[in-house]
Amino acid sequence: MMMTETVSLLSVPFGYGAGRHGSEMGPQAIFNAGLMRQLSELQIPVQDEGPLTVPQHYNSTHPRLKYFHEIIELNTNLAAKVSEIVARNSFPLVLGGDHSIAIGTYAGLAQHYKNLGVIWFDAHADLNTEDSSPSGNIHGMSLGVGLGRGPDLLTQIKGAGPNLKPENIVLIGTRQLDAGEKEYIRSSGIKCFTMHDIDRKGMSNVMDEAMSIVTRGTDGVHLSFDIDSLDPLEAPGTGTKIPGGVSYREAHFALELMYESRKITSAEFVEVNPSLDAGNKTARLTVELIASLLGQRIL
Ligand code: 5AB
Ligand code: MN
Ligand code: MN
Ligand code: MN
Repeated sequence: MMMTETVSLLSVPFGYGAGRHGSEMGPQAIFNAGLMRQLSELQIPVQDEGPLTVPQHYNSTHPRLKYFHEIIELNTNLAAKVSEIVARNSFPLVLGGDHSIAIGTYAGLAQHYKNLGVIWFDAHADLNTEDSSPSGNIHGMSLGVGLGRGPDLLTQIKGAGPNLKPENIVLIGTRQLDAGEKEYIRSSGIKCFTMHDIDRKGMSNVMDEAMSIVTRGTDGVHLSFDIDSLDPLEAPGTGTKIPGGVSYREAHFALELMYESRKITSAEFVEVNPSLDAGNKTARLTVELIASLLGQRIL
């Protein structure tokens, strides 16, 4: 599967799904950190799709879901764009933005993949519903929406959901779960590799198991990479920092293994917030992680 001919870079400067301001500046920070230079060193054909048009804040009111209507509009546009990129046989590389944009990414992918595998690299599971969410921030619900948990207006972007199946999903790097999320993970059987599992088994074994789950009976594999999966000491530029995360080395290694598998068919990197960063450290690290996924090697 991977690599298709061209990588299509799609910037999504949108941050209303997060509890704080700043992740809408993520794509620009990642470009400023030298993304295009890095990709040209890899000699990968890149198509810059430019920034997606994002809705203005029009004071949408929902009793529990913050920026509900803006998020529907954004993800409807994003889904159409992602679907168009796949139709061209290009590899969609989506740059967030907060993690609510995953909703549009997999809604677009679901137009082409009927059994999509998903690797959700994140400190969190993003499986809340409007009832279980402690915050009302939709970036904490975006994987749940893919599984059909949530209001129809979100779960049915681009047609009837659900777009994802629990048996095709793996969570990696998990270390903060709300009560409703724990319950759902247990009952749905989603495979969850917590930090405990990574410590016990090592990233190499975790990735072997993870890849075998997401490739079993699937027709594509999407990587959704939340930068808060990394330890905040290494990736401070993100809004929802949880200590005790994946190291820079482990993350690189995991992405190198994904490249070696040649199974990844799309990816997104989200939750870089330059207003919280130390210089542009987290965006630079994101560029390096993207390069590892796309085949960069030391020798
Ligand atoms: B992120 C929390 N579970 O729902 C919630 O960064 C945090 O996309 C969600 O993973 C974090 O508000 C969402 C407490
Ligand atoms: Mn997330
Ligand atoms: Mn997260
Ligand atoms: Mn976050």
